[in-house]
Amino acid sequence: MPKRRPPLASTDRRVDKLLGLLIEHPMVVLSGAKIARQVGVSRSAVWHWVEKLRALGVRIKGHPKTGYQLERVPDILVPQLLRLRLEGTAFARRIHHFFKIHSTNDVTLELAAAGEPHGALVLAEEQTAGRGRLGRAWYSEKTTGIYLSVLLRPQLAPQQAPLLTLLAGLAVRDAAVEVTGLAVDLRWPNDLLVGGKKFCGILTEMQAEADRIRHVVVGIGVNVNHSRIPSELEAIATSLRLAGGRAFSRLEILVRLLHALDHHYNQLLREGAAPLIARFSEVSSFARGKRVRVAMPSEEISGVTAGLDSTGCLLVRRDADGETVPVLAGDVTEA
Ligand code: BT5
Repeated sequence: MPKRRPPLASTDRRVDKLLGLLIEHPMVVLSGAKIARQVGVSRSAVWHWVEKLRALGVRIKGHPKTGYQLERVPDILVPQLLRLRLEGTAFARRIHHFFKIHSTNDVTLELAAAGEPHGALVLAEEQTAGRGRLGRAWYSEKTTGIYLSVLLRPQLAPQQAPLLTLLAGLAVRDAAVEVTGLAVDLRWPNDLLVGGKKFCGILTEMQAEADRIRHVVVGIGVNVNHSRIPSELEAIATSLRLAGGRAFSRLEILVRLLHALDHHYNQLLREGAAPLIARFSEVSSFARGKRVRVAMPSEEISGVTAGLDSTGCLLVRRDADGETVPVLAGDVTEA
């Protein structure tokens, strides 16, 4: 059976090109005809794409008769704006951007199966079927959040894959702290919190053989500029904007996040898991001495956290029998 082609809408590439043209000529009015020639579409298509960009909050002056001009560089996560700023990392070469897609993790898994190289990025302005763990939904409001998947092909054993979740969490934390100055906490294994509420979740999915990873997709969702949270999530979720009292540049957070990811990833390959685990334990209030409840697939336990072991499992001193047990995967809540 022929493999289903990843839904790489060529339209997205052309919008990227159009935006690139406008960004390269910020003070200039570009005629619709000139843009159409350079992008390789009709003038009415240019008009259509300009309207589409406007709907995403990109401020473009003008109309088909006068030509178009960018009012200011938009906070949109297109390759044109990202590529240069990612040079020197593993993530500058293959950047796929979508305006609307079901799930960046799904697209990246398909790309990975079709041979996409290490370091490829998939970004979306909006997801219609963003996923959390265990088939849960990830609320992915248009253009306010970061919806990113990173394809990695690490020389690691499959058992080490959970380390990549911790690593991604640290990278998001670095970026969020640098850009917002907020006090950001990590809740093992895959949540980031401000003021006790979740603003980022990570979903790591892998294809592996018995002794080696084929590829890992690390999906990262960050609530950046949401000005409200849907009522069903309000009690547990927030955004950086709601916590910090102002809007932040998604692009800036994304660039720093990817630089931090590159740094932590290279360190993991070079020095092993110890520095990563030490750093996670240092900055996560959940790592040690926290009274928690842990829901695992088979049981639920309560106890007090007692650090991370050398593989990244959370150690919990169980109330029931005082024994310290490693938790491989589960949902941790503060008790
Ligand atoms: C996660 O799962 O936290 C992983 C979320 C990963 C999302 C990214 S976005 C890019 C990439 N593409 C995808 O399709 N997914 C990844 P989990 O720990 O299972 O938490 C899910 C739970 O978080 C839900 O059941 C809700 O309770 C809550 N939740 C849903 N949307 C949220 C949001 N936007 N902000 C905070 N909490 C949310």
